[in-house]
Amino acid sequence: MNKAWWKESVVYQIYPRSFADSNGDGIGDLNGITSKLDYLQKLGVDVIWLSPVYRSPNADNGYDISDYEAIMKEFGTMEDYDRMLKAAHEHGIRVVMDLVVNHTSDEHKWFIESRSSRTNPKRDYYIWRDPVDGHEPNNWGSNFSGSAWKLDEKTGQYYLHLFAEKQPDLNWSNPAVRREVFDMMTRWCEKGIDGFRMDVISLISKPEGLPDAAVMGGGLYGDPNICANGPHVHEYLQEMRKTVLSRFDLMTVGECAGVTLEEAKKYANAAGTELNMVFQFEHVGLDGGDGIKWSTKKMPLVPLKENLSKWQNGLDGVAWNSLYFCNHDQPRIVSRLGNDSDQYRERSAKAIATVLHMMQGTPYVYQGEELGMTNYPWKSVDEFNDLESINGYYELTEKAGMKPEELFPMIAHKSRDNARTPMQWDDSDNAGFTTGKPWLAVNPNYRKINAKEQVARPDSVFNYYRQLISLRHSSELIVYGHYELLLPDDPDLFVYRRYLDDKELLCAANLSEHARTFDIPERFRSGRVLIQNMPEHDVRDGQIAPYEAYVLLKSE
Ligand code: TEU
Ligand code: CA
Repeated sequence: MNKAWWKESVVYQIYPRSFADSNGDGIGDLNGITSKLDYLQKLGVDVIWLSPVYRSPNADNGYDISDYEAIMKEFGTMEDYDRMLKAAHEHGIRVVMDLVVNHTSDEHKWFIESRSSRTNPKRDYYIWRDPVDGHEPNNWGSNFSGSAWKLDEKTGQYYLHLFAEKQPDLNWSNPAVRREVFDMMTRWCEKGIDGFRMDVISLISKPEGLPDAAVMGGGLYGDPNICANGPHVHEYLQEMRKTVLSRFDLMTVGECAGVTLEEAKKYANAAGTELNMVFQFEHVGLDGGDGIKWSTKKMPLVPLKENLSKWQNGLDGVAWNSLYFCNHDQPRIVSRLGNDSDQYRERSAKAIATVLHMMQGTPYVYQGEELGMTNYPWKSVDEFNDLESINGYYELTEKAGMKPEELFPMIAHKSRDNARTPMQWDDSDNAGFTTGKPWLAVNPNYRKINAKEQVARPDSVFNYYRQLISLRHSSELIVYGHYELLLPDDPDLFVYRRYLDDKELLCAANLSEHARTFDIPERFRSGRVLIQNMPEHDVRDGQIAPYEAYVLLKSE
């Protein structure tokens, strides 16, 4: 097994807008991140991944970049950035940047030039098409509702935007675009960053001829994920690797909407010709609605075990896996898969963390996940900031005829804003996130759920994550061991084993509200307990309590 630091690391994702505000304007910033590096070092994470901090009009909170080499004014200056980078390295923490190059902002200078005339040299930096019979060139929908095409009156052509209108797609088939991107990446690497998370990188190569797509739920538009894993995507990534990535010691993770296991074996192949790993979306799609993302369904455990196990066994030895449940686009996992009541919130948060962190792959902790932060109690669509939620609500009620009283609870449960409420640092006003008015409401449960209280309490979710991360750092079995799911059809218990040479561990969790019996296989009965979320309980008594989790080593 070829070892690597990025295989042995635990990554912490920071959504800078909601992490820590240092200047009282209600918006998180770079100096805020710098002030929290001691906290992150205490947690034990090895890498931080920053969601975009580049100049942006914030149509999509920084995922619409108007200048890749300037810092968003709300987040501070390049000097603040350099200070944060240096301080992170001094804390032994690497810094991975978010690379958003499937599209730019419509305020990027490239697009301003491109849209200025049909003959502008940068016209082909983007994807322009003539109207077809007076309307859009094909039936593709945007991920953020509406058509994926916007008519530009000035030149009478449509431009493609798989996301918001203010996020025009770059034309990756143009070698000049690839050159611009690779040169920008090189300059960031020369500043000393340690890697890239690549936003929707699986979408950059569009299907030849831009054919119509299968119509999505709601029945209005074709699925833009027709662009996933396009004809030249691996060619472009191999070129990126040769031109940039191979020249630096980096961690690279591709956010790959629509990726399959077979495609992931190419993106994250062990030969290292493309990326180190990918984020897949099958598991976080299991609780979706009928053809739409929105639902109030609980994540179904048996399909979840099946999917995660497929990826564990499918990539073992041929590629590397990422392990995540949370990020800035996903609702809080304790509300989605666990139980966020006072009775079970902490225990279920620890149980979920146990089953994720004991697998093979690089684990990602999203800000607040280590505290067991929960979804927000939304009351109205007017409270949302996220354009995916807002546009989705109005398109599905006003155009597709869904009833608001049916749709609203679904959007409230799955909205990306659930992950974007400010980090809960302590029990002072606004959870210590800001001394000003927070850009998005703070979850009212912050007095109960905050970092200050949990850092000080040995049995907190925070200190449980610290133990999990420390365990991974001490164990080749956990990092590199093989995986086998046990009890595949059990609707409550998530049990698997990891094994490497003569070492073996058992990971057992009851992800339900009812107590169960569970006979630990003989060879683990007298093994050492590596971690458990109910230390007062003797795990060997044949019982496993609601949301109880533990890890046992095989007896010596
Ligand atoms: O998200 C990608 C995204 O939202 C879709 O690809 C979705 O994940 C997929 O269809 C499966 O549901 C990235 C960023 O993480 C997100 O914050 C941005 O809004 C988006 O790209 C556009 O940059
Ligand atoms: Ca600020």
